[in-house]
Amino acid sequence: MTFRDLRAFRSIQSKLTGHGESHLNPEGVLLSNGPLGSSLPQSQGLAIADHLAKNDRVTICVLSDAAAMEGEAKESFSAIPGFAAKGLVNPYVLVITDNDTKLSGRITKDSFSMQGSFDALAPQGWHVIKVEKGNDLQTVYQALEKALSAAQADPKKPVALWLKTVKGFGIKATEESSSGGHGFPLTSGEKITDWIHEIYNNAAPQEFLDWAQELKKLWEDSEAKKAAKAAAAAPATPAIKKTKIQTGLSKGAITAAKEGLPVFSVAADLAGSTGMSTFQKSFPDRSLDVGVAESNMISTAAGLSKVGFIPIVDTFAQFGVTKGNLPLTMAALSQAPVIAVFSHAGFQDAADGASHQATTYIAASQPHSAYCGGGAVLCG
Ligand SMILES: Cc1ncc(C[n+]2csc(CCOP(=O)(O)OP(=O)(O)O)c2C)c(N)n1
Repeated sequence: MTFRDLRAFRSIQSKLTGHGESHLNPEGVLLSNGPLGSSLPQSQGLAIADHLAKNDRVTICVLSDAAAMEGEAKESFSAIPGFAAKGLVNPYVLVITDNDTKLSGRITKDSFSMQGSFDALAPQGWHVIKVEKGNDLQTVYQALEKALSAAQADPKKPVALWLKTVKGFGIKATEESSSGGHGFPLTSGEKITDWIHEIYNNAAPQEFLDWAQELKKLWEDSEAKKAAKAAAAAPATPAIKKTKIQTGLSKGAITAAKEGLPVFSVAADLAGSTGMSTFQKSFPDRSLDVGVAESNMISTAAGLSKVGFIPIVDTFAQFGVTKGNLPLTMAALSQAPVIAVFSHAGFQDAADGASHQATTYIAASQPHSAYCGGGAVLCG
């Protein structure tokens, strides 16, 4: 990896596709993730294995607050200190980044507060070190050293380093944005130079500025090409008017709700990408965002269905058919029809890397469409 490689960040051309990058640092990063929540139980296994193999090292896992919304993360909140107390786990440090931000907005506002889950770490057996200024590198460095020493001194007590952070720190626009500027692609280089000036208070290293300037130039060239192409092209009159499934889905749900049908949307932080956010904005009283918790979303919908609502759940196909598969089966067995809209099927989410490519979605969703009796799984 070089400094210049960062340019292609979050694209199919890059080694840095945005998720799952343990191959880049095989000496130190043994497991990495994309689907939120799984890194914690994976690191639980790693620390147990290190203990069994008598490896002299500390396991460090970094977990975001939205990833902590997943059930499998909460399982490990209990399991790690529980097994550690029995002397079965190597020294363990969990680093939590708590910025109250998920993908589609603020966690507390859209869903519910996660503070109770973190407050419950200490009673479950964690040695909790809380850092209020989680964007202050010096403070965090010292707190991490303290955490490592504590974990090594007493492996029976895993350490949770709870960092209160601000997403998009250093740039006013991203700090204020409710998504914190999540995944801002470097190919959209319009603002890069200004942002670097802002971060460094107009004293950025020249090498960094040159790098940003090149990115901006690439962006300007590509915008100019697009404009020239648009100006040259004859106005097209398509034979068939095409609509994205994302737009059609919300439109259909809105029409159904206006006609009096008890449609209810249960989302898991991806409504902006699946299209359901349009419905959620039009019918806030008929909408919930359960946070990053796909199993919970589908099972909640099953409950709604039994009371006569028409629940629509939505997420990316990869998460729907993996984390949501057993809940879909259980909904079907209780004859609780759920409309499941799983977008970004197959290879469509190529840029997010292999962990986001739903290559098994047909096999995984077919049985549900068949025996749901009125329910359906749509993949688009
Ligand atoms: C299982 C799963 N569901 C949904 C997503 C899509 N997704 C990517 S990032 C994100 C939330 C971002 O918030 P957080 O994890 O707290 O990160 P931070 O705010 O610190 O950037 C979501 C829902 C995912 N990667 N995995």
